[in-house]
Amino acid sequence: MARVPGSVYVLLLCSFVTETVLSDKADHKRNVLIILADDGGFELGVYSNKICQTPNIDALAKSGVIFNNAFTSVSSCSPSRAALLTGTPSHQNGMYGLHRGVHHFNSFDAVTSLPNLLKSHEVITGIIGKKDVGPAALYQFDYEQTEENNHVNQVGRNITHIKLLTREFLNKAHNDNKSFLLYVSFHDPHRCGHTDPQFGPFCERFGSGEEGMGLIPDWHPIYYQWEQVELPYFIQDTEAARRDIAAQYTTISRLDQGIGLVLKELEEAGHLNDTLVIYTSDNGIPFPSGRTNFYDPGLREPMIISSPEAGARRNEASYAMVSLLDVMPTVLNWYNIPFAQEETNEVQSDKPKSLLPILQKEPPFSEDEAIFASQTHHEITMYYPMRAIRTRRYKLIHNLNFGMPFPIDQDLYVSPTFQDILNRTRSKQALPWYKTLKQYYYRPQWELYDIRADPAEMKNLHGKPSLASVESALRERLERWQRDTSDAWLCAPGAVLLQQDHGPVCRDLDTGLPHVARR
Ligand SMILES: [Ca+2]
Repeated sequence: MARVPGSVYVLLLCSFVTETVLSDKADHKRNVLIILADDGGFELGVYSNKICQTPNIDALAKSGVIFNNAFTSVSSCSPSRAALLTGTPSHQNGMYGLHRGVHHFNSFDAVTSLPNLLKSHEVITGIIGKKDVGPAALYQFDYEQTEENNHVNQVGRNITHIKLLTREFLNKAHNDNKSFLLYVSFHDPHRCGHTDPQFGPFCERFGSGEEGMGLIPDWHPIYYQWEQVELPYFIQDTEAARRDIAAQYTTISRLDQGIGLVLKELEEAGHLNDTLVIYTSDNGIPFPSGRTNFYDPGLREPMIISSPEAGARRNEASYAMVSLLDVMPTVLNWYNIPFAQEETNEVQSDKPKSLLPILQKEPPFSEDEAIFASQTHHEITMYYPMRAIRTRRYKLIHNLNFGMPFPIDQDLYVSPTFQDILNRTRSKQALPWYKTLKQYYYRPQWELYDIRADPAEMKNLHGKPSLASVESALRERLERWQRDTSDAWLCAPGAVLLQQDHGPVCRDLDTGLPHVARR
């Protein structure tokens, strides 16, 4: 008999919840706030880092779902942003590398972007911070405060300025009486040594109030002891690297305080209860094996999504395999706008998907879920195309340009961590790192890892007879994804791709290299 009151309670609760949702929908427009970190990683309390202080991101996580298996589709700034804003991998939207300066990459003119699509659905869009994508006509926000009309540090790191711009945008959205999408794209915690070395390796002194550094009034800098930082397995245990991480933490704490200010603006504008909030980062942290790599430190991203809807999961973790490619369909789903995609012959869906259902209920556990990645350049000189598939257990990486040393970007090159690796290697000093520089530079064509047994991706299982069927299934699925997303690198490096009436075909070049696509 004790079950009856319980059931009644549940029914009453459901009835109350339904009415709440309906009245919410009647009274409010639906809005989205995307907060993007630049090269942000897992140096966050919510992801179990006990040293780096991030109370605002941790509080956001308490109000939403914490994704433990979120991945970018490309480990590079502009390509990742283009993928986020189009729902397509870099080889499909054309953003093969960095947009700015001599790199000069742009998406194809015919691609559909999130801001342009929302414009046609009467949603007002705004971007504050680092944009780093083009062409301008393809990525047009109604309100733009970016590096194109400001110094990137002012819109990407000066959290007081970011707060005031957020206020300005929210006022504009209020006056226009429209739903809004606000994309706050911090430049923190990106490195600084290559562009503004006077502010320290992570711009951690920019606006700190020290002499000559300027002052960000809302920022309370937090400084960390290098002996106390949490050292990830892929960074060498040396004082130079630890000091580099300590500087990174100071900048992450500025990002965190900036997020606190933005969320406070949202609350004071009365939008806490009608706005979907998404926090993630474009690519892995700027350390060896991180940014520009397809190892997990380069591909895995923090992701928190907080839904204001009644019944939404709060302070819960999701273990679903999700991609930054899923952000666009998620946002469109939130506004109830269809996400148009070309039909494919796939048996199972490897296409981007809305994550909104996960905010209500954890999907059934599946070993079969996969994410895909595609990288071609970072800087213009860094031609190192890679394609990858990662399931929960396995990762297969195809290094198309495997004969060449893995390229090092300017920003990483000048970093204290990389200089330390270089100097110790040159002078034959002890290097307490999990790889040698030579291993890091020279990678085989295929890398297969059992992530569950070998999370640091140390033991390449490519060609192992006992995994032959696993490897061939991963290769076939990766190839299918490449075909479905019109990958011009489908046949590389062993064959040339020809477009024929019935689709692309690969013609062998007799290089001696086996190629993936045999059709
Ligand atoms: Ca980045």
